[in-house]
Amino acid sequence: MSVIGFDIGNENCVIAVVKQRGVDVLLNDESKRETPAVVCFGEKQRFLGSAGAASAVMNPKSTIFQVKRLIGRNFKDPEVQNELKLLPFETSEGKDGGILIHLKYLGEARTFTPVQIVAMLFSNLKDITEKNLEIPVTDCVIGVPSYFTDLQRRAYLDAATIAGLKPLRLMHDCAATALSYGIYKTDFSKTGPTYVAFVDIGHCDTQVSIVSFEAGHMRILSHAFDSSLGGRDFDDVLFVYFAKQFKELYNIDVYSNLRASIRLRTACEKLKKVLSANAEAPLNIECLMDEKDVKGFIKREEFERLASGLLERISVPSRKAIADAGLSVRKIHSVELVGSGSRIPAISKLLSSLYGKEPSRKLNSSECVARGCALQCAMLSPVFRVREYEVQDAFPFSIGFSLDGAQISTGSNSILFPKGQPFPSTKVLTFQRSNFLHVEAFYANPNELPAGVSSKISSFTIGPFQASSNEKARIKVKVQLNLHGIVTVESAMLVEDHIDDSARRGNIHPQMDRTNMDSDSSTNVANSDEDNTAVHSQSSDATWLNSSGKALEHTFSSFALLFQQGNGTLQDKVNQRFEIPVNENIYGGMSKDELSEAREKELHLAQHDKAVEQAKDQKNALESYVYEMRNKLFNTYRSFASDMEREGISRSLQETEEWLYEDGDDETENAYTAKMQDLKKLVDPVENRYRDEEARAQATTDLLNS
Ligand code: ATP
Ligand code: K
Ligand code: MG
Repeated sequence: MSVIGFDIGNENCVIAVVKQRGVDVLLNDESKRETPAVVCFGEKQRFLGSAGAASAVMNPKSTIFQVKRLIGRNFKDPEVQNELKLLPFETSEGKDGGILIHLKYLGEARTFTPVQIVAMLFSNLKDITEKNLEIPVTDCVIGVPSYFTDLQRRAYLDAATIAGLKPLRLMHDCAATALSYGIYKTDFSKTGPTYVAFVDIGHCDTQVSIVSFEAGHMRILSHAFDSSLGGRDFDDVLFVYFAKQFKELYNIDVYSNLRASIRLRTACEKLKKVLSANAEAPLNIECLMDEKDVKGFIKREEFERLASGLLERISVPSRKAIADAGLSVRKIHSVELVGSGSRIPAISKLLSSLYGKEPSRKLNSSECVARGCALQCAMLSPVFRVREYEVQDAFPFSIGFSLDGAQISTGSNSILFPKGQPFPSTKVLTFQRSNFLHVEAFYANPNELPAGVSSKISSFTIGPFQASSNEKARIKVKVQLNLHGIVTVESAMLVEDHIDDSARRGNIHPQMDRTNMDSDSSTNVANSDEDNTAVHSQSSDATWLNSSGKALEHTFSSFALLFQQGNGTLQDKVNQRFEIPVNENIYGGMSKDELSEAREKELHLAQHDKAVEQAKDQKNALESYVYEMRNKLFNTYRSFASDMEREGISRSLQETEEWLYEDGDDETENAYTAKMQDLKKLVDPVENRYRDEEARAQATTDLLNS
């Protein structure tokens, strides 16, 4: 079974695999460790990954990239609109409010969602992995940014599913990096935790995590991010600079020409990389526009001055992460800088002065996410043994719940999973209702979210149900923030409870008292203070279990205990539990049917690509055969064919060659195979005579030598 980690970045993808000796990064078809996150729809087939990047210039309008920015987002989101303006392909709003990508493929107008495109990237990575390992690949762990919303996380899972993968976990990029850093390290202080800051600057984003390491385990203390600050923003600064300069110098407006602006952007990215190692760099593009060659030049200082606005933003997420971790900068033992976007020297300099120490680049900065994911996959996989190591991640957003439109109060505030919550985590909500209930999950603090992101997550309709007595039924709803950072209602139970409160309270184990709905225990129990009743008063029929309108929540562990004990001491007190149906409504995303339809489509597209590839191979084989036989016919086989045979074969070879250039230029695999067989029928008898003679000669030689 496979133990794989995938990092699908906005620009580059990396595949890591755990082997007996450690973690390896796999090479793609071009023997590269990074695969471009590009899908190009060519005239006859798709080109994925490296092949996609190679075909991009030929098909600018049907080359799809930067999909990590688009997946799971709303078309109308102003940030998304800004993104789309810079992308050469056509888009519109999908019926779920998401993005639809329009392009022409195989002579037809087609649409694809970002999920489908990411699925294609996954398919390509899966292919590369299977070719490398020579086994089928399904189980994997996938890196995601910590700022991904519920919908984006679901979208990544859907994409992986469409590609035929089974993700065991979506793992926060920085958590994966921290794991690949911590698991092998043995020199942590024995006297207390070691705090390390991880700063990942990629193509489109910046992420920071503060992690606490101790022997045998790591704990994420905080995640912070700037979801739109990455390498590409630095390219843009150069792009704007040169676009203006070229307008003045050459009177060309690159904004008006798609091809020219793509070429200038590519040149600016190259220039930026040169500036990371040199104090100045030239920019030359031949025939950029209007048949004009352009020349430019920039010094590193000038670039840094132009990028000063971006550079100012670089330390913001670090400051937030340190503050959220509740640490002072001095407590941070080291700073690990990863992600290729961080290779700009000014970035290191800035972080040095913020942290008071030089950031280190000990980790392989472009591979650590994939490597960490592969390690996590090994830890989750039942077939692989890894050293005992505990990974505790924290969730970056506060999550609240509401009942019939009113927020459920679970303490001094209305947050069910507070920011920083270790996850996976399960909590149980208890309600008293008569036939069904409607709960809704939402991000409780919009300030924590990336700009433009909706605070809606999903809603759940629970029921219908019917209590046996006339009274309202007691409903326990188990809510989970799962391993992927997705909110789900795991189950809902109707609890029929036939004993009176006083008897019950007396018999319950103290630890279980918290799980007792009538308990006044303060731990995890909803606040029933008068000042908090506004929330409840709006939902007078949504009475909590006790009459004053209390909502209670507690952790799964204590709830599980109640179940366990229910077989013993509680058997006759807590009576029956009935599972009730839960209907999940996600705002956006794919239904089960849509998912399987997309899977079918992807299989189809992949089959088509494969057929095209195989036809190409067979065509090449036929071509080679024609040349080889023509050559042999007049050399090695010459004396084994009659004049008539030679003439006939020659003619057929000639005809086949002509066919290959004309009608047979673009045929199916079968057509090439059939032609090959026709030729073989003529050539084989000659070839056999030759072989027989060879064998005879060999036998004679052997006899003489024996
Ligand atoms: P993301 O993590 O944002 O989804 P990604 O993982 O694909 O994206 P990386 O591969 O980490 O991104 O980084 C790509 C960025 O790094 C690009 O913007 C690229 O221009 C930039 N980059 C690569 N090498 C250098 C360099 N030597 N100097 C400056 N920038 C560089
Ligand atoms: K990457
Ligand atoms: Mg990355």
